[in-house]
Order: sequence, then C-alpha cells, then structure tokens
Amino acid sequence: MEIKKIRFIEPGNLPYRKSIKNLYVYDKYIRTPSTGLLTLTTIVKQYVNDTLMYSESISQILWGDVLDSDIIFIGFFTFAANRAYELAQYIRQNSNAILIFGGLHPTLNHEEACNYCDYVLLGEGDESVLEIIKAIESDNPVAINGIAYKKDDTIIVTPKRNPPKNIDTIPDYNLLYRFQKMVWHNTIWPQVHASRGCPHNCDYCALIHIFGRKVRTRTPENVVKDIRSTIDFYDSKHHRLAKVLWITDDNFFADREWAVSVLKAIIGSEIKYKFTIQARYEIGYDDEMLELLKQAGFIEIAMGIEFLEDEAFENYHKKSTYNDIIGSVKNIQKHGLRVRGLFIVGADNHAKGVGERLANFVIENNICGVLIQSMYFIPGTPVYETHKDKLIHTDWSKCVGNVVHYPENISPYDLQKEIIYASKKIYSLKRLLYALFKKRGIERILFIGEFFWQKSVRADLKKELPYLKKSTQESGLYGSK
Ligand code: B12
Ligand code: SF4
Repeated sequence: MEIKKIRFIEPGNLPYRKSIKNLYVYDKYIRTPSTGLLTLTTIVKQYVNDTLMYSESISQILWGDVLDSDIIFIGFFTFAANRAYELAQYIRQNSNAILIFGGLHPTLNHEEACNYCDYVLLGEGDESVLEIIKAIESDNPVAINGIAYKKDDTIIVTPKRNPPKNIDTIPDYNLLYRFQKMVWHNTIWPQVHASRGCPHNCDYCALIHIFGRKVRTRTPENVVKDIRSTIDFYDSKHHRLAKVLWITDDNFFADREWAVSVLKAIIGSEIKYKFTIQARYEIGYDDEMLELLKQAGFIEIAMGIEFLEDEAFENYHKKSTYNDIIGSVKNIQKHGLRVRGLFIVGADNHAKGVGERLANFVIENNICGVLIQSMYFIPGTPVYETHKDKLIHTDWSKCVGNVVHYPENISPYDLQKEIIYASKKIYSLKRLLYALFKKRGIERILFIGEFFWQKSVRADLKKELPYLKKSTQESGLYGSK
C-alpha cells in the first residue's frame, strides 16, 4: 500500500472554540499544543511530504482535509482520552484511513484504547512512527515491536521495544495548522523538552512508565538550537506580553553534569529570554546550579512540592520532607528566583483544612503561583493498584483537577471545596490589587493572567460539586466526618 497523506490530531479536552476569554485566560482550552506530537509530525514529514497536524487547542479540525488521509495518528494524555475516542469513532464511520493511537494514556491503557483504533504504538514514537508507516507500506503492520492491537476480540501486544536512540528532533511548528496565526495569544507558552526519564519512583507518577527511570538527554547544542527556533517562531511575527519559555522536563536536574552544560550553553549563546523550569526540592540546595539558572535567564522554578506532610511523602514514596521543602524554597528565593508550587491533594491523610493549610503555606512562603491537582489514578501506576476500589468513576475527561476518588479522611465533595477555597484565598482580590500596585513587569503580568485562569478553573470545579455531593451521599462512607 502506498502512503501519500498523513494527518496527526491532538484532541482537546475542551475542543477549540472562539471566545474573548480564550484570548487571555491561560490554559482555559489547553492552548499549548503537544510538543511530543509535533515532534513526530516533523519526523514523518521528512518521509511523507503531505503531512500536517491539527490540535484542538489551536483550531477546529478540517475534516475535508483529514478524512481522505491514508493514516491518521491521534496522540493524547488521559484528560483528552474521551475526546480522542469520540474523534476516532467519527473517523471510523467516515474514512478508510488506518487509525493509530499513541502517547501516555493509550500506552498505559492499551486494552481500552485498542477498542477504538487499528493499532496502538506503545511508548515514545520517535522511531516507531516511521517503522509502522514502512510496515504498512509492506502490508505487514504487525511486524514491528511495541504495538498493541485487537484481533478477534483478543488484544495482541508485540515485544517491548527499546527507547529511541535519537531524541534530538526539533519540532517544526509550521506543521501545526493555524499555529502561526494563534501564537500571539498569551495563553500559549513556548516550550522545549530537553530530557526524558526520571530515576525516582513516586507511586502516582505515570511518566516513568512511558519514559523510564534512565535519564536520556539531548545535546546542549541541540537544546539551544531548539530554544532559539522556538523563540523565533513565537516572537518574530508577533508582540507577546508574557515572554517566558517553559523547559517542560520532569526532572531536568537528574543528570547534574548535563544540566550544568545546558545552562552554560544557554549563557554562552547570548539568548536573552526568560525561562521557567520544573524541579524537585534538591535544586534549592545546589548554589552553583541556582547561580547558573539566574545567569541563563531563569526567573522561577516550578517545584513539585506535592504534599506538606511527611506522612504523605512516605505513603506515596516521594523522597522528600516538609523541612527539605522549606529550606529549599528559602534558598531559591535568596538567589533571586521565584518558586511556583505544584501540589497534590487527596492523599490518604488529607482531611478538612487541607485547603487552608495549603493556601497559608503558599502565602506565608511567598510562593508565586500554584497548580493544585487532586490525586488521579492511571492504570499501570502503583497508586492505581492500591486505590482502584476507591475510584468514583473512570470518566477520564474529569481528570483535570477534579476529585475522582473516595479519599480516606475527607469526602470527595468536601475535598473539592477545599481546592476551591485554597485557590480563592491564593488568588484573592486583595492579592490581585497588591500585584497590580506593588509588582512590576513579568511578575505583575503573570499574576493577573493566573488570577483569571484560576477563576475559570474554580468555575469548572464548582460545576462538579453537585455530582460529588451525590457520590458522597450515595457512598455512605463519610457519616459525620
Ligand atoms: C507541557 C504540559 C502541559 C501543557 C501542554 C500539554 C500538551 N498539549 O501537551 C499544558 C499547560 C496545557 C498542560 C495542561 C495540563 N496538564 Co500537562 N503536562 C505537560 C508536560 C509537563 C510536558 C508535555 C511534553 O511536552 N512532554 C514531552 C513529550 C516528548 O512527550 P509526549 O507528549 O508524551 O510525546 C511522546 C510520547 O508520548 C509519544 N507519543 C505522544 N503522542 C503520540 C502519538 C502517536 C500516534 C505515537 C505513535 C506516539 C505518541 O511520542 C512522543 C515523542 O516521544 C507533561 C509531563 C510530560 N513529561 O509529558 C504534563 C502532563 C501531560 N500534564 C498532566 C496534567 C494532569 C495536566 C492538567 C490536567 C493539569 C491541570 N490540573 O490543569 C492540564 C490539562 C489541560 C486540560 N484542561 O486539558 C499530566 C497528565 C497525566 C496523564 N495521565 O495523562 C502530565 C503527564 C504531568 C504529570 N506529571 O502527571 N500540560
Ligand atoms: S520525581 Fe517527578 S517525574 Fe520523577 S517519579 Fe517522582 S513525580 Fe515522577
């Protein structure tokens, strides 16, 4: 079979629609498209010229262009799984294209995903995506490693494949339909993913099940080239207010020597830009690294703080303590960098008051912004095995911060209210006025943006309250708690 046309689709948990709010509110409609899928589109374009990607965070899908493709690839995380299956059903009814899934959710849930597509490509797609196209061309698509498919009601999984050797592909943003027109929106953040894998083993983490525990890195020169081309795409034709590039690695500092060389390469490149990066608390005890971050243009560290109780760290095998976190935050701030907090609520020890405690911690320690995520449970992770009988549902579209399980010491309804409370206290009108009058430059812009983003996050969380109230009552688990 000759392959002439290929389309990639990123489904949106909330598919793109035009709205004024959508122009300014960070992440209201997942406005930052997938770098992973765009990387694969770039790889495939070299082989099949008629290749293009659609992301429902950026535009609607032009079905007239998609349905006559030879192969359609859909890549998704858990929060977009329902929408992916909806699109897949539509494609199956209206197109003869071979339909292939990939990405974190289908990799960890291939038994579920196989019901909606022809093949699931498991794990990272940098090499397998071309292999499967070539295998389809030779009419033997199942001849490759690392795929799952359904045959006569049986799920077949071919032998596991090794992770790709080359992860240096620089995504070509022009291959995403309408991206250049949309990129001026302040809700869309430039991103670069520089390494994969993390040596740790936190119970709730799905990522190590796709990227593994061995850290793999791109060359510092390649990372700098990617940063340069990303900045160029974002800024050359538009004036953007929030010029901050996000290094999206899960644990950039895991390979310290490499991290130092990347930072030195950024400094040496004379790229003048602002950066943000995710990190564990250990970074706060590494003065040399903090100085390099500062010199390279980093303005903040998004720290995976997760919990505020040592009991929770122990329960979920997160190597960290409350005191570690406090010391780290203080030292990072001493170096002139901001700390953003990434938190998880709904641990077995969490009870009423968890929201208040979180908000107070954030305010007292001058944490500049937060992401509060209620615990979720993805098949394949240890926390799923220990909590699978406590799930309220497996409606994946609700895994966007909502409570989705029956916690041990607080009802789902009360926990959802705790998240709303914490967000409201952290992003209060008083703190907005303070940011308006006392903060300057990018700090002011970011707080204003986040104030409105959190307002829409709360509105969504509130919509879920009646359902959680009913689930709480019907469970009969919480009595007078
Ligand atoms: C950047 C990012 C975002 C961005 C953009 C997301 C996007 N469009 O990709 C924004 C800010 C929008 C975002 C939002 C959220 N995010 Co987010 N985000 C990330 C982050 C840090 C990096 C993504 C990335 O670039 N990865 C690197 C690339 C190389 O990996 P990849 O995309 O998986 O692609 C590779 C493979 O998976 C595979 N592959 C992928 N697609 C396909 C398709 C095919 C056909 C094939 C063959 C292979 C394949 O090949 C690719 C290349 O090797 C990830 C963490 C992570 N490491 O992935 C979290 C992550 C995806 N986010 C997560 C969550 C929970 C959220 C939120 C729900 C948070 C919240 N409470 O609001 C929201 C959801 C938004 C919404 N309302 O829908 C979770 C998802 C967990 C899960 N089980 O799905 C992650 C994994 C973080 C975590 N630690 O758990 N996020
Ligand atoms: S440190 Fe972060 S990326 Fe590493 S296993 Fe834990 S949650 Fe996952």
